[in-house]
Amino acid sequence: GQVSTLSRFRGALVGAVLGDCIGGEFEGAEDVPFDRVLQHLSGLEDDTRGDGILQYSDDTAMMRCVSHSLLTRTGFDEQDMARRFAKEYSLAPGRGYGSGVVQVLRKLASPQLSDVFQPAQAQFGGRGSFGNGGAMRAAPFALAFKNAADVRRYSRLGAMLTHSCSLGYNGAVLQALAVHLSLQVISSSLLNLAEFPYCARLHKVKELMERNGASIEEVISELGNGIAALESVPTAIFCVLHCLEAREGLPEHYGGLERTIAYSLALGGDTDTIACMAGAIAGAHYGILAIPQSWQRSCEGAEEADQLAERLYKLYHLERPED
Ligand code: R7I
Ligand code: MG
Ligand code: MG
Repeated sequence: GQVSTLSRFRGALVGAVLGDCIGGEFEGAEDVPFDRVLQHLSGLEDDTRGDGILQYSDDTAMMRCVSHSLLTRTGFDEQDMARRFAKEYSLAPGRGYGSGVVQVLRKLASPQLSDVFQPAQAQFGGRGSFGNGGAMRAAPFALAFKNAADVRRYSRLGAMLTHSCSLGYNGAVLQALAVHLSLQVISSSLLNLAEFPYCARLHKVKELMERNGASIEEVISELGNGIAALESVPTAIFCVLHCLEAREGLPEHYGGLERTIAYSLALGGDTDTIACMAGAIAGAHYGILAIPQSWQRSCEGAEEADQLAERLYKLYHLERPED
């Protein structure tokens, strides 16, 4: 059936939050057997567990900052976004942030700081971080800007507030463009997102798709499941594409979005972040109605994400003068 654009917006943001909350269980694990994944997921349907018990991590915390900043400033404002990252971190430092990025977030809190991109540039001996922290929070850029050039430009700048290495910010550009495309179409068009160093990885995604029966082990060894953007953004894209159809080991009653989240967890490694990114892309494709209510009720921040998505939808459709 037809999926409305508003439903896609809601699906993208709620899907991202769910991926983060649900994926947190296995972050850092080796590949996870399907039965452990399915046990975890079926636990969400148990009403006796109470609501909203799975807490979100830095992925969602920072994505909320991006959304609120884009909405309040009606567009990208690096000072405002940087301030929100710093404030969020100081209020809730225990959300599982990467060990390097916390130094950036502390520096961004300083009122004396004039260049908000500078702290990120000082990371890792001046090379900047190649972590996936820019990519994990990139989805709202695709929901705020209609035009692909704007999505590209602002997702890059938004990531550069913490990730100045090209692998770090290009991962964010790739993730934002993947969501952008999924709002309209999906499937093979995602593979045309040949962003420089990510080119080779996307070719591997294509190869694995053509092989069709690729095993979890092959996916991990060829695409990665790590904390580096290069080892997680193409992986998230693969999860979405691979799960467009039914897959062995996953329940037949699962729809595409459920399969995507489940499959992301089964890869192990940086599960919250890979599921968050795959959840955003899949959510933009399938829409909000594909996301089980019980999953939404189990996750902190899902309801707010839904409201933010509606507001971003209005921003996206706002007529803006050329800037
Ligand atoms: O990228 P970042 O925000 O971390 C995001 C991840 C997600 O999985 C979240 O769910 C959370 O768990 O953390 O944080 P960074 O500290 O910038 O980068 C993450 C890690 O990547 C660092 O702590 C390093 O281990 C590694 N890393 C690097 N190591 C060596 N040289 C990133 N850049 C470099 C580098 O240049
Ligand atoms: Mg996290
Ligand atoms: Mg993570």
